[in-house]
Amino acid sequence: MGASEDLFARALKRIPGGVNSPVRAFRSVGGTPFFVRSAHGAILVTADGRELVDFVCTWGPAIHGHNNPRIKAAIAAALEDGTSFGTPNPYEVRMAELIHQMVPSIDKVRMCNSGTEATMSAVRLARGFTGRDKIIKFSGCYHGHSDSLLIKAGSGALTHGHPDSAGIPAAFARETVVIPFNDPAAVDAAFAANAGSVAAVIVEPYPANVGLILPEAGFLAHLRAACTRNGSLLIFDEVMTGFRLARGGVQEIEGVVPDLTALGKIIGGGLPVGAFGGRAEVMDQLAPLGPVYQAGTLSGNPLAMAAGIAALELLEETLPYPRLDALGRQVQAALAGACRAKGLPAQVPQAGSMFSIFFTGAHVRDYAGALTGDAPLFARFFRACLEEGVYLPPSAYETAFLSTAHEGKTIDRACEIMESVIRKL
Ligand code: KE4
Repeated sequence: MGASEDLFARALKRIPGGVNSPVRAFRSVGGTPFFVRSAHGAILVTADGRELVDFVCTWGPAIHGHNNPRIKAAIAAALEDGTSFGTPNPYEVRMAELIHQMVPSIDKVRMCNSGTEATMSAVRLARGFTGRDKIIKFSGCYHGHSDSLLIKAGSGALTHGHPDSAGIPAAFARETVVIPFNDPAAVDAAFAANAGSVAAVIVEPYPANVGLILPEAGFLAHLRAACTRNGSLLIFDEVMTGFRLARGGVQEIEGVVPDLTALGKIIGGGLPVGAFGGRAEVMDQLAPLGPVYQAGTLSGNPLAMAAGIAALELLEETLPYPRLDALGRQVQAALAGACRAKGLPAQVPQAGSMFSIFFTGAHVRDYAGALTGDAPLFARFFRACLEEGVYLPPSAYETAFLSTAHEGKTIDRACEIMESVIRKL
């Protein structure tokens, strides 16, 4: 048995499904998940000694590539002084100032330890600030696994066919209204049907947990206007898109300003992190100032802050967004061109360093459209690419990520491999 297979057999005995996060289990794409011993740049080195070009980038954080020397040095320096103090530390202040500098709508920010905590806390804060209970979300959007948001969710929930998880009381689920993305009429109808009781609308402004879906012109502005008109808060879940698609995220690209923003991934430089922030008037409702409680033993952890500060400062210094977009366009052209040449119906949405592929002839503008994709064909595409050394997200309902480390021969080779795989599908 290979090293990964041996590790997986052992893992299955002591870890549910052998993984600490379901989407890693390869259950929707088949095969045994490989274990990674090390990673550098755009490359994962598996326990079996294989080198893979990584298009998952640990689900987003590795925008500068794995084991980036600058981030590594920042962690090492912080480590000299200890790992966790449980008190305020200087790194937290620098992180908060950097986030505000890059995302001006975030007057104040609270650090936490995951994207799930960030969105869960933002929802509680919106409920506390407005005194209302209902939340509007969009089918296929994934905001982590808190009870109020694991309703018609994307990512692993959709991948494993449980968009509505077991274990969530019906009373909780009733407070979450789910509507289709890119449907302004559905937004207006949801507000009308819940007049005066909607605390917030939470949205991935570029949904990326159902594959990648881009908002149609005016949709995000419609959300903004509807929230303002109804006295509800607009929450942008930029856990994935924050600092990845632009230094100010989607809200900078689209010019739509939310009341609260959830962040994660990149701001931890690969260490556990989450954050939520926005208007001071709202954020000051949080304990210890206000009545909305939220806390965390390791929130603002010095190592995670040092890593995240290094990642953000490197983005500020290099502003790699045009380069990352060029990489995304290169992959998009390669995949779309190969499918066209083969007469294979496919949609290849791309935004900056994010892309996905739906094997369908339909234009994918929402969850229902994403489900028209040929998931078994995606699984074959995934496995064939993996055979050839290219690791895509192990689900038809995820988005691939690129890093600055993919530039040059790596991206060229990976595109050649994916084009060749498509020709043989
Ligand atoms: P975490 O709790 O996994 O740190 O973040 C939850 C989350 C919140 N919001 C958005 C937009 C997200 O994409 C995520 C998590 N993303 C998934 C990938 N689709 C994490 C991968 C996993 O679940 O293992």
